[in-house]
Amino acid sequence: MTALDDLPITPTTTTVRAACPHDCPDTCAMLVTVEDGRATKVAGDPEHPLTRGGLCVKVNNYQEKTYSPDRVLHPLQRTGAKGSGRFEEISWDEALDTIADTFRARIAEHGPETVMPVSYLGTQGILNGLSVGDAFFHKLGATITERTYCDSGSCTAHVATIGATAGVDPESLVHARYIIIWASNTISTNLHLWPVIAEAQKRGAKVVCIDPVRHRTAQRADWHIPLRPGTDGALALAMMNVIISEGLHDEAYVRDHTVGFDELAERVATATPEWASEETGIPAEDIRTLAREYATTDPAVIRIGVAIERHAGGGQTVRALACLPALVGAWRHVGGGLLQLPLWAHPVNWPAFIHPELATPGTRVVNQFLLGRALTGDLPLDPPITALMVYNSNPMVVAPEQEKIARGLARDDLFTVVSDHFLTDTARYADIVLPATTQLEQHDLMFSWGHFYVTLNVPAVEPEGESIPNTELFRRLAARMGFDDEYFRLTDEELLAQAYDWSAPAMEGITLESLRETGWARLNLPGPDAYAPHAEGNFPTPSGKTEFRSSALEAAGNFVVPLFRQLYEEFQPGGTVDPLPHYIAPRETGEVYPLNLLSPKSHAYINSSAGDQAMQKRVQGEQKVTIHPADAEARGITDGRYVEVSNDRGKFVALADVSDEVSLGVVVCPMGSWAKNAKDGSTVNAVNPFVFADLGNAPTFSDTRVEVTPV
Ligand SMILES: Nc1nc2c(c(=O)[nH]1)N[C@H]1C(S)=C(S)[C@@H](COP(=O)(O)OP(=O)(O)OC[C@H]3O[C@@H](n4cnc5c(=O)[nH]c(N)nc54)[C@H](O)[C@@H]3O)O[C@H]1N2
Ligand SMILES: Nc1nc2c(c(=O)[nH]1)N[C@H]1C(S)=C(S)[C@@H](COP(=O)(O)OP(=O)(O)OC[C@H]3O[C@@H](n4cnc5c(=O)[nH]c(N)nc54)[C@H](O)[C@@H]3O)O[C@H]1N2
Ligand code: SF4
Ligand SMILES: [Mo]
Repeated sequence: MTALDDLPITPTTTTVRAACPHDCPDTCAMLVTVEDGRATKVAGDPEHPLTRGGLCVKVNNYQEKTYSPDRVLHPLQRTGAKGSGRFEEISWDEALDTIADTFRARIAEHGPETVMPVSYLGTQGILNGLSVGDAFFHKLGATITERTYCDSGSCTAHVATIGATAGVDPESLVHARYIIIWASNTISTNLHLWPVIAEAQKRGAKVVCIDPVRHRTAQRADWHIPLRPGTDGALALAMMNVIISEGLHDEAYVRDHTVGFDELAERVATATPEWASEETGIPAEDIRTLAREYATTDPAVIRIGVAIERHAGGGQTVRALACLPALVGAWRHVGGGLLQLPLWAHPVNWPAFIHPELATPGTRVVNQFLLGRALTGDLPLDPPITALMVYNSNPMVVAPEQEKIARGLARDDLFTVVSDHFLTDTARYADIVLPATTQLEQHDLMFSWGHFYVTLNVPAVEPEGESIPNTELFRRLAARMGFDDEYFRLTDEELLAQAYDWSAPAMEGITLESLRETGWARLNLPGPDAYAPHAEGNFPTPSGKTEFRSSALEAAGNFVVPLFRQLYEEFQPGGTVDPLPHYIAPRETGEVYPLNLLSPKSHAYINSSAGDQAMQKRVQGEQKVTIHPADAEARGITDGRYVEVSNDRGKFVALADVSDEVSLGVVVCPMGSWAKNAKDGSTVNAVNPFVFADLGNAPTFSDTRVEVTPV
């Protein structure tokens, strides 16, 4: 019998403690109301210091997802053309036999690298999320996929400058007096941090928002700085220029806790506000004001969003931002410093899930941004990819070069398996679709990349139909393939027990048993009123200091931090990197395609998840592109009419939203809408490039030029 059957399911007449599964910094603690075995309501846990009783618009009807009539509840086999979405039900046995037989046949013909897994963060749970399946594909010898969708370049820069530190506790932001929100639409993408910032603002903090778009967060800031996309590095270097030339840096902190100040000072000497003004479009006097206020107001904190990395020089931009707090001694104070990705505080036991030792040394690695090219042959691969397995991801929507992906997925000789809740744009091309459980039906343990709490998710109800958790999917597949390593037999209970390094100091006082009582627990760290992790330096870098001159980049060149690689090893793509922060201008310029397209997150969808749910679609509306009134007028575009957005990679149709919320020369189309619901069957990733940013193989979604024309 399945391992799942052995697991205790909580009595279902009460409130069950759960956790939002999504790839979102908030990792909300949920309370699920269960009546007669059916989940009738989800709510935020009012006792949780950040969730505070509220879930966001993406998730507050999660039970409707679980009981959606559109859900895939049985294994399906394709009966129509690829992409048509026509399937018939088959049994789990038939599905597993077909998959195992086809994998074996393709491997016999081409070798194991002909199989390629594609997965990301459909769920963020440690059991069912990022690394589930890695061990299976390593054992199979499949092509290894690099997953650098999100924060990889930022993490390389962060680690190379201040180390793998969690930085400022988000809850400590309440103590900050100067808060720079740099490339984050917090109210949409990190909702539960906003009340903390709003409270600081009420207590007198100045909130600055640096973003080409005057979105709902920028509208609540005290100062919105609408710089040109991809020029943040110039702004940050110019801030350092002002701070150093006016003697506003913290000499003692710099002396005791940094490396390379003299070289940094020399480097930024030419980065004057006048120079940066030309790059950014921000008046030089504003740059001076920003630098002075930032350097002289304590505590000062910079919250960087993920989008900061998505252009040619994204890595070096984060390098510069990571230098600023040490330069002004912001780390001395509770609430001062840098807030990037507090996930570093969580001692997750990743290698126990990834099992890199099962991989065959030398197995080829393909980055998922190249999926379209890998499938169409534009990226020559020997052996070619002839079997694809997609789970926890929807590459048709989230990966660049959508047209190539669609063309690749339509190949007759490609065998595609997709595990999901719904018939996504990707699943419509599958040969076999497998039904996955939702968070209300599975066990998981959640880390967070937005706060210091561990959260347990207990299944509230029995799985609908024949859906199974990803853990069980790979147990079944491993058994079919005859893999007998112990790992492939571990039950969910046993996997939970190894999800964290429970003996790490941060886990002191936290056990699975205690989490079953409380649902969530704060890591064993000083409280948000006392946490100043780098007041005395102690950066987890080779020197123990903030490295203005980065020894890691000097020694290794560019690198990808282990978390983003299925192999769980550090990886050097090669090439040398200047160890001092510097400015790299946007790659795409405006000769043929004059408008800079940004594709940030949708307010009502979580990546492509919820992108086909009725309530969320109502809130989000049809796919839109926001364009400045002057740019619209020059093109004869009027509000509410369809326009075509295009470049030499592809095109998509969207409704024009004419608004001065975007700067001149910038257009915005949020990602997450499904292609099947789009006017011409394409969405924003039809025009985005596969090209990497300078560090960490990050994407360059913001470094995209397009033209917009009426249709
Ligand atoms: N509602 C909602 N919330 C989400 C998600 C979602 O899909 N929907 N997804 C989750 C995930 S996976 C992630 S990674 C996070 C990401 O959340 P954020 O870090 O907030 O990232 P984005 O929404 O992509 O972009 C944020 C802002 O960056 C701006 N921006 C783009 N390019 C540049 C630039 O070059 N410079 C500057 N200064 N700003 C720029 C955009 O205009 C946008 O307003 O959100 C998470 N939360
Ligand atoms: N243009 C553009 N592209 C982007 C971004 C952008 O800002 N702009 N953002 C990038 C970023 S930051 C990210 S994080 C990625 C996100 O990329 P993905 O992590 O691929 O995100 P989703 O689109 O939500 O796809 C997840 C899929 O997994 C499914 N799923 C959820 N839970 C489970 C489960 O338990 N089991 C199984 N089998 N399936 C499940 C969902 O139904 C959904 O179809 O997108 C990237 N792509
Ligand atoms: S998506 Fe984010 S904000 Fe919304 S409920 Fe989940 S964790 Fe909370
Ligand atoms: Mo992300």
